[in-house]
Order: sequence, then C-alpha cells, then structure tokens
Amino acid sequence: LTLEERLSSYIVEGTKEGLVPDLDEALTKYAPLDIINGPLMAGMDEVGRLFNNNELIVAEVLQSAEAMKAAVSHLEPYMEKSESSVKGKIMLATVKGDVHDIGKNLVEIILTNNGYKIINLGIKVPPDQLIEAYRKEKPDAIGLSGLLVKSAQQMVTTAQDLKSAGVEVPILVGGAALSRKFTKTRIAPEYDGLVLYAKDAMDGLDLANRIMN
Ligand code: B1M
Repeated sequence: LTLEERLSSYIVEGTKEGLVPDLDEALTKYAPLDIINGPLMAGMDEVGRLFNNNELIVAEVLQSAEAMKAAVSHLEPYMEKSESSVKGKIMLATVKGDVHDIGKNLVEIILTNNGYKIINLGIKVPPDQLIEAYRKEKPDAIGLSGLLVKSAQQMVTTAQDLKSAGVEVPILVGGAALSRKFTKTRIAPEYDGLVLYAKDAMDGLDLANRIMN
C-alpha cells in the first residue's frame, strides 16, 4: 500500500498500530490539515459507506472514530497557529440527540489555532443548556454541529429557542446533516441574528473571520 492508502486504512480498520510513524512520514510531504481532509477523511467516508451497507457494526465504527481522534491529536501540534490576540469568543456544541463530535472538535482546533477562544459544550447539548451557557459566557457567536438527519430539525428548534431567549449573536452551523439551502430556508427564518452554513472547518474559520472583523 502507498502511504496515503495506509493512512486511510488505519481509519477503515480502526487500528492505531503503525499510525504515528506513517503520520510523521506524511508530515514531511503534506500540511496537517491536508492529511486530515485527504486520506483520513477518505477513510472515514469509506467507514460511513460500509456502515450504511451493514458491513460494519457500531462498535467497529467507534474504533474508527478512536483512530481518527488519535490521528487528529497527533497532527494538532503541527498545525499553523496565528500569534494574534483573541479575535472573539465562540461557543460550540453538537446538538441535542447527536453524539458525533469529531468534526466539531476539529472546528475547535482550527478556531483556537487562529485566535478564537472556544467554549466547547460537548455533545447532545439541549437548547436550555446552550442558553444557560450563553448567559454565563456571553460568546460573540454560537457554532452548532450535527450529523444525523434529525439533527437538522434539531437545529431549527434550537434556533427558535435561542430566539425566544433573546439571543441574537451569529450562529454558525455545520455537519453532514446540513446544507446551505436547508440553513437558508429552514433555520435562518427562525432566528433574528445571522445564520451561516460552514461546509468544513476551514469554511467555519473564514466565516468567523468575516463576522468578527
Ligand atoms: Co454515526 N452516523 N451514528 N457514528 N457516523 C453517520 C453520521 C452516518 C451518515 C453513517 C451512515 O449511515 N452512512 C449515519 C447518519 C444517518 C442519517 O441520519 N442520515 C450515522 C448513524 C446512523 C449513527 C447511529 C444512529 C448508529 C446507531 O447507533 N445505529 C449512531 C447515532 C448516535 C447519536 O448520535 N445519537 C451513530 C454513532 C456513531 C459513532 C459513535 C460510532 C461514531 C461517532 C464517534 C464520535 O464522533 N465521537 C460515528 C461515526 C464515526 C460516523 C461516521 C462514519 C463518520 C463521522 C465523522 O466523524 N466524520 C458518519 C459517516 C460519515 O460522515 N461519512 C456517521 C469525520 C469528521 C471530521 O467529519 O463530522 O462531517 P464531519 O465534520 C466536518 C464537516 O461536516 C464540518 O467540518 C468538519 C471538518 O471538515 N463540520 C462543521 C461539522 N460540524 C461543524 C460545525 C461547524 C462548522 C463545520 O460550525 C459550528
């Protein structure tokens, strides 16, 4: 197997044996984020495909998630960091009912490395908890992540609840459950502030930079 194929296969197989030396070799050729968005994401997409076809069980997908998390944390120290002072405070959460957090945590890393202070509320965060944390932390924006189809609807509910609570800061939304169109036609009309869709973590950073500067 080529290096790139091996990197994908650690994720598909859900194994960490040999992962670190291969990541170190990859770092001599590619930027850390390109390794994540390239071979590692390709592996995760394959996991999603196999799972969808009932060729993997949840326990195996969890192992894949562990391998992905280990890879991201090994790459994290090599990512570019800006030396700038804090540009803003952003609160992140995976919405109620959804446990997927690899994407959200990647967004946290990218934003932190680029001058944002992040309050990460974790997974399965119900609107009440988000509102309470908002009042305590007073972030400049709220980022919501969701990967399940039902999470898209949960984002609509969350936006409604935030609006009822008088929250108006920009909301960034992302995750496989969403699309730009759904964000514009279904979530934004339910909220008083800006609602922006980020297709990936770098897009999330671009949007954050646009709304905070
Ligand atoms: Co689940 N899962 N899963 N899963 N899982 C999906 C999402 C699924 C598409 C797989 C499939 O069937 N093909 C499917 C959803 C189907 C649907 O609703 N249409 C699914 C399912 C069904 C389930 C369960 C219901 C399975 C079960 O129990 N029967 C269950 C749900 C539990 C729950 O949430 N209540 C479940 C559980 C799990 C595991 C726990 C085993 C594990 C998650 C572990 C973890 O996150 N800690 C898992 C995994 C790993 C996946 C897949 C394979 C990979 C997700 C991932 O981590 N991708 C996924 C299939 C797939 O996506 N191909 C799948 C890598 C990550 C870096 O990408 O999260 O997309 P992603 O994030 C990207 C962008 O989306 C974006 O930027 C990131 C980086 O570029 N982004 C944002 C994300 N959030 C953002 C927020 C932003 C901005 C950008 O601003 C705030």
